[in-house]
Amino acid sequence: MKILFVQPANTTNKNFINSIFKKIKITSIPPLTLQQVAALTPKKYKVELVDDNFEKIPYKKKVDLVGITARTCSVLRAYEIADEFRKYGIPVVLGGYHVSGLPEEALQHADSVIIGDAENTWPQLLDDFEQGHMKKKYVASIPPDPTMIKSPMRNLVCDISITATIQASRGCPHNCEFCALPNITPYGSISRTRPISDMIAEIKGIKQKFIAFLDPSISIQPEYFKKLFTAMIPLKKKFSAYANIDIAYDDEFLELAKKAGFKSLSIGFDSISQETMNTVGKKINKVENYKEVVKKIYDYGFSVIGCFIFGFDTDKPDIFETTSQAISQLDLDCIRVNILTPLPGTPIFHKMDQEKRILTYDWSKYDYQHVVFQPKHMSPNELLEGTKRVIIDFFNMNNITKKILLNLKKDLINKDLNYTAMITSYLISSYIYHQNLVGLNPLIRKLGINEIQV
Ligand code: B12
Ligand code: SF4
Repeated sequence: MKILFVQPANTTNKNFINSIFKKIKITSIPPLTLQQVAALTPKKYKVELVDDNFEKIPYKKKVDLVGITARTCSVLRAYEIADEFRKYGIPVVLGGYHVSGLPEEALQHADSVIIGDAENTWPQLLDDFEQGHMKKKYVASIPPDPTMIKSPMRNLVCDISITATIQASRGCPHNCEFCALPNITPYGSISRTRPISDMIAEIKGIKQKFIAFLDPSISIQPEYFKKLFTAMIPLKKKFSAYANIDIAYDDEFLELAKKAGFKSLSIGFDSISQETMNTVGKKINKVENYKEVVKKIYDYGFSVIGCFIFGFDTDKPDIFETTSQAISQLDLDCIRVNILTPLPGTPIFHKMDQEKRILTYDWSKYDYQHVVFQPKHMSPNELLEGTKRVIIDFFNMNNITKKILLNLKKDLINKDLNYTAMITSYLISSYIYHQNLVGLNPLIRKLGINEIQV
């Protein structure tokens, strides 16, 4: 039996720079999802994976079953692909965050859906399929035992990315109202860690020097990660990860992370308003500590990418200016700025839906770069334009040049250009990320080229 997995294209990122990366088939963060599901597939089945970002979908290929993953912003493309395969009589299974949040909607385009993690349900589904009685829904009502999480089949795609990806833990106990992770499954807020021996074996098998951890946050389970870091030291790789600000309160953790090879951390500051952080459930963020947190992380030699979100109900029109000032005072190496997006299945979605504030149910716009709801204290356009201003403020030629030159100076003293190279690559990838929102502003516009959409 042959199974074809399909990664639907990210249809919103159709900008000029991304199209170049797609032509050369490079992605900065290789996905793990379908590679991990493929690894769960019993060896008696033949598996293939096609990435719609780079390849043509082989609708006429003789396969017995198609499995497609989808997050909200790519789900419409996933449905399109599913509908097409089903026209050819090939049964389709859909899974992923959006499907888990809205299974009934997904079932209009699929023969079966996987709700939540697939470690227990996918092998069961395949058994049922072979015996001719595949059910409509397979629900993971309890979290799978982390020992069942398999190393992804990285060889399924042509992998020439500079960075590889890995995941040591799933679930997050912080229950932020806007986040899909703790809210989509009944067990999403339970943090679960994989055995350290599995992690070390997996890292040893990765050819890339740079590895990005895709965990919700490495500061959730400090004692586990300290043990993992200790075991990672001899592997001599370079790592990056997402973390919360509490990472800075534990020197032993930072010291071990440094020894293990961590170079950069993406920190979810999200807002510079304490009122906002308290009302959306991210009480872990103490705004008064941000400055000290960043300094501490810098002292250990990591770079910091600060993540921010605009559009919370407590955000007033002055939030953009005050955040830009805070970003400048924090002297962040790089930023990621997003527009609040009420993802289906989250408390924020239910609330806005009930209050009739959702402006569009076109899921392709749920990419954190469109305003899809009526903000409380400003117009949708003010939210969009304010967010753009924060991005443009940061990515101005002087600021970027200053950041690169300062790091270059430090690196020349230390006779190691790694830090400068890393910061430059983060600035470039973050700039590309924001290009959809702000166009080719401001660096390329200076050269007289206007926004190019392809
Ligand atoms: C890596 C990542 C990214 C990478 C994407 C890399 C890539 N090339 O695809 C980057 C940084 C680019 C990114 C961007 C975005 N991301 Co993102 N990202 C993640 C992250 C950290 C890890 C995802 C992952 O690989 N998990 C590991 C795999 C194994 O787990 P999994 O996907 O849950 O899959 C399991 C099950 O769901 C199931 N399953 C899933 N699909 C299928 C399909 C089949 C057929 C079957 C059988 C089973 C199955 O089986 C798997 C094994 O159990 C998650 C948060 C997290 N820690 O999970 C957010 C997350 C997926 N992202 C999210 C979002 C919102 C975005 C953005 C829209 C916004 C943003 N600014 O971050 C953009 C949109 C990009 C796009 N167009 O797709 C949301 C998705 C919510 C939703 N409803 O869609 C998440 C959950 C973050 C969150 N906190 O809310 N992201
Ligand atoms: S801390 Fe991060 S991963 Fe955890 S619930 Fe909040 S936003 Fe989601």
